[in-house]
Amino acid sequence: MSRVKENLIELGSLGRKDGARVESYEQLDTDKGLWRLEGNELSKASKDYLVETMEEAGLEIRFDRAGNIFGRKEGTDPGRKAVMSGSHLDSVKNGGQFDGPLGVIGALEAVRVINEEGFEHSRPIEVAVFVGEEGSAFERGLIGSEVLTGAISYDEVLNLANSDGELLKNVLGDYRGEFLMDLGGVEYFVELHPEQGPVLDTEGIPVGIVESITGLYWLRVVIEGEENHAGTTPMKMRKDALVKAAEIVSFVHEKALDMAEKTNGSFVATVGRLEVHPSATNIIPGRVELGIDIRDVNQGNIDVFKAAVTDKVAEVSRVPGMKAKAQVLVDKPPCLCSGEVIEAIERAVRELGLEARKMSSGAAHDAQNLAGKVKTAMIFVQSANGISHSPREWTSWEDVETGVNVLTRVIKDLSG
Ligand code: HGY
Ligand code: MN
Ligand code: MN
Repeated sequence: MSRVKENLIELGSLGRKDGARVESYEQLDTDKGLWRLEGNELSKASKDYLVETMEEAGLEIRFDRAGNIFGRKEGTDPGRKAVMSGSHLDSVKNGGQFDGPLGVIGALEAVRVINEEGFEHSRPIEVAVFVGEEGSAFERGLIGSEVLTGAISYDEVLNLANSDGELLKNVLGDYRGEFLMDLGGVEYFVELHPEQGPVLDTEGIPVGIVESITGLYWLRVVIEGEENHAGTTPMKMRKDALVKAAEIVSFVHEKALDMAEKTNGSFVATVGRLEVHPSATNIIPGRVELGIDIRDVNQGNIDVFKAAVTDKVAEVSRVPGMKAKAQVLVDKPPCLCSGEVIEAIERAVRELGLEARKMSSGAAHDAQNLAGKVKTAMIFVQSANGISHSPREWTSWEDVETGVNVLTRVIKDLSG
């Protein structure tokens, strides 16, 4: 366990601008989170450390064309389809040190334990580190696992631009190879992840068995009005892009509250990004960009909501002298997890005498891309106070150990 703790603390340190090592919840500096955005210097330093740690575990390392990292441990029957486990390394802006790395280090630890025990497994085991899961650098999200499914091409992924206009292919550095992971050679995928919500924490249950993962829909909305002088432009003559953006922000929030109340309660919508141009106190904003995140485990609710938001945006573009357009960045349906993998997780928690509960995931994950191609499920452990995508994100070392123990048993069960 101390190996896992050291790996997660070191990766946390490599993801912070000040390099701080945080070993306990009390040490968290609530505004010094992780900035490990895909392709930045923190990302490269973290991959250097992770790859070294994977090599020490005897894994055969391969980089695919999009920058995904795979570490393979052969089984006694290499011809059998593999058991894959892993997650992502990139973080959100000012994020926490468990979202992603817990699943990567958890899979790596399972391999180290299997090595030490000399456990014989017929299926090969693949440890996966997916590129660009968060969409915090390349505003699409889940791209590393999506490219494996063929839903997006490698060229399309490599030519995605970040907010500085840098293309993914030019920021991956040494972490680009020619390897092609064929999911036809993978039977199971299991991902260990912090729940990132309040359910396990409030119910005091250590393990979540994920049965379904939320649908995810991202819209980039651009509103264009007319920059003008804040002092000399009469109110009636203004084409203020921020005023219209504010109407959309309120519309999204009010309608989401209403929809969550009227449906199964898992519906959420957020305007998490708002960029005002040129953003000066004495200039009427001429251009505003919004990032809208819409989610539910029920696709019908997403469809109704996205149509209402698109209509609202169209309303703005009917205002004389103003333009508004909405671009779809992510359109991921909700997914159901594999009963076979869920049963393997249930066996593991029973053997370990742990309390567990089945649940859906409000967060999106690489697992939902894999679920379309291989038998997939997820293991959740508690997020302290239900917080994530925040410097205050924390999972106790005891829960980390619990999650890793369950994951290890599941990987042994599925690969044995
Ligand atoms: O946004 C999400 O749900 C995930 O953490 N990327
Ligand atoms: Mn994640
Ligand atoms: Mn995340």
